[in-house]
Amino acid sequence: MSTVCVHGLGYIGLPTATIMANYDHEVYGYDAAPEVRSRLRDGDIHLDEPGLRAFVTQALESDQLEITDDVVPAKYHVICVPTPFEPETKTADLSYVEAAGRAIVDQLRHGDTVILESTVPPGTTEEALRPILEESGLSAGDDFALVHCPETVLPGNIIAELRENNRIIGGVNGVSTESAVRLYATFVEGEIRTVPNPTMAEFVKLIQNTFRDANIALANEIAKLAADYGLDSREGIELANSHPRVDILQPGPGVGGHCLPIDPWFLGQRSSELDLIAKAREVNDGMSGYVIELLREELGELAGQRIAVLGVAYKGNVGDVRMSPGLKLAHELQHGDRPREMTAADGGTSTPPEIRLHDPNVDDPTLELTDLETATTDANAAVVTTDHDAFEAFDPGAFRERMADPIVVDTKAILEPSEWRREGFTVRRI
Ligand code: SAJ
Repeated sequence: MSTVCVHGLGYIGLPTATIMANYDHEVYGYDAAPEVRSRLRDGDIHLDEPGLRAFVTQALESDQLEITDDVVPAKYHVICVPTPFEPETKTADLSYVEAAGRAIVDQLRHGDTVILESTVPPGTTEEALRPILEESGLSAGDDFALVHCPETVLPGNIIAELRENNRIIGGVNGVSTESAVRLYATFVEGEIRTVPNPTMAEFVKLIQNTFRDANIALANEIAKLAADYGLDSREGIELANSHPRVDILQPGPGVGGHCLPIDPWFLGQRSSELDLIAKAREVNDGMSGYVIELLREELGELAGQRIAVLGVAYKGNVGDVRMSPGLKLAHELQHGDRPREMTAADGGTSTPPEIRLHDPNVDDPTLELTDLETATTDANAAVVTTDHDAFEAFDPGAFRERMADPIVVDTKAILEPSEWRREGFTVRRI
């Protein structure tokens, strides 16, 4: 068993540190933010992920995982810091990766292994991280091992997927790769695939998320086509998927989270070849505009109308609002980011619609969330933007009593249209 220093204690770093601790490694967790460290020491697990609290608490209590105020020397340094997206330039902000590299330099010893797990544009490990680490005077591949091993866990199922998912490991040389394989083999039950260099590992991770994003864009375009033919897109997709080589994902109000809407841009960061992939991004980003069009078809001018947006988490059964399609829709309804959708006859001086946000899974004091009753009372339309299990219990009769107009746009197809129509609702689905 080895000493491991995990850098960055967020959605990936904290569960990763914990699982390694559970498999008897001596793990030190470091986060550059002092408040994250002190909260964790107080047992305050600041992330909303099923099972995470108990999982981490147990590791901290067993002393196998220790939160440290400094980076400590360790056989393995595992970097799990964020790589924020710069929307203006559509590029990755690598400052956290670089800072983690600089923090490791003074502690790096002959024979250590540095593993980057953060999602990064192809070439980052070799071109951005390596030179920083080599400021130690040690040489990557010869004196220390340097590897990219992308995380692939699905928010909402992180703990199981850390153990079960396949992993891809690419080191700067064979010795580097083998060293990382030894660490991951202690807790990964999936297959460990090794690739010739870190850039291939970075590339593979990005094309996985790009595949999913482009597949959803196809589903979204199919949904719009189906509507033009008076067909149910979900039924069409389900039937198409009965073919053994067809696997189309589901349409919706757009693609959120910190991965799918971003990784296609990271993939193209150092190439001029993004074409279909960029178009797919545009299709998915345009879905909020499509929802607004559906609302306008039912309500006419949106100015002054009350609209309940039900679901601001980026997807079902999570509480994470990063790049949330529900929030994007609310923002565009209120601020008219897409002028095409919001053209007011009076030159834009009319009152924007009143938006009420509801999401039982989200606990975010910066958002004005209301309970379901407040959100829907006197509403002219309700839009379901997240497929939380809790939303399946929505009672159309209760909605009918509260709402001013019986109009519902179900972007996730979780409501049973016949039940809502029986209550007099106009139901629009994507
Ligand atoms: N969505 C659809 N239609 C679908 C499936 C998803 O519109 O059929 C939407 C969701 O509602 C959500 C967005 O896509 O807004 C992303 O959700 P997701 O569940 O597809 O993916 P993430 O972002 O939660 O996690 C992805 C996963 N990548 C892949 O499945 C290839 C996960 O395994 C990665 O580890 C994660 O990105 C990451 O960290 O990169």
